[in-house]
Amino acid sequence: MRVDTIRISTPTSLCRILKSLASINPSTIVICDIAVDTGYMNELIDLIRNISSRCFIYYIDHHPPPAGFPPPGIDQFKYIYRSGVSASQLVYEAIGRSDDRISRILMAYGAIGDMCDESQLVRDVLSLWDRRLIYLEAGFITEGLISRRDEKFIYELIDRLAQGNPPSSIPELVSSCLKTLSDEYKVYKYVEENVNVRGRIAIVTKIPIRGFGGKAANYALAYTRADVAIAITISGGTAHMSLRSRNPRIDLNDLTRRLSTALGGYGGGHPQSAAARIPASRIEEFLMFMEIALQGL
Ligand SMILES: [Mn+2]
Repeated sequence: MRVDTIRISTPTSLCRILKSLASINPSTIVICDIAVDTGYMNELIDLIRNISSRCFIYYIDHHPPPAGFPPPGIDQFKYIYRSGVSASQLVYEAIGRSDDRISRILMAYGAIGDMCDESQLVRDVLSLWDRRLIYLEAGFITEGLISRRDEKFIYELIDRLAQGNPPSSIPELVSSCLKTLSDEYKVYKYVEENVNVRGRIAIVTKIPIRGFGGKAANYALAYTRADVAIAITISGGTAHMSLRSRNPRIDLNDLTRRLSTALGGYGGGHPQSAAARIPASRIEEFLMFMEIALQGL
């Protein structure tokens, strides 16, 4: 499949971006790796119905969908979903060129970035290479993108990678990666000194450097051995939360989605890793309900 236009989207901007893409009359739209936001689900379904009358839509995702998604009975709409594998693998399997060397390597980078590198397909690709090299190269992408998230940089990066350039050959990515690493170790130290454990929940707030919510939560989990770790950042009256768990009985996607929606926000993600935004004034309620929900598990 030849790709003409790439747009980056979050779950909450998906409808807006889809509308703008539809206005250029494409023959196919591929949506990938974007969780369905419950607050926008009805609008999204209407849009898909509307746009799919003149254009084929693929929706490829590894985030568990909310009840009511995908909508049934729409021609020219194909929803491809599996949890536990990387979005890159699903895209590769659905529309990639299986014999293309660059596609296979990019698929492996994506799987490593998603921490989904244990599937048979990814293992097969890794076994053909020096896997240490592939992990190092994938690391440049995941780490580098934490310190540089501007769209211009991301679009350039996509171009360079699609042409087959290894991440290590892109100087801006490498320097951004080194910046991330130095910040990251500072954040880990901050977590060690400031994590708060409340029952089965580890809480980290006021992380001194932006962009590390997920990693701070991950580290808090390992450091405290709590069941759930939550990193909270507040900006402009909104609390941004990253949640992690290693307890397989806990479905963080479902819990986070329900709690954040009930408290006037939104959220979701994966069974062991999720994110939410809620009004900052409701953080205490969120933590309290989370503790209650965990009691039964
Ligand atoms: Mn993803």
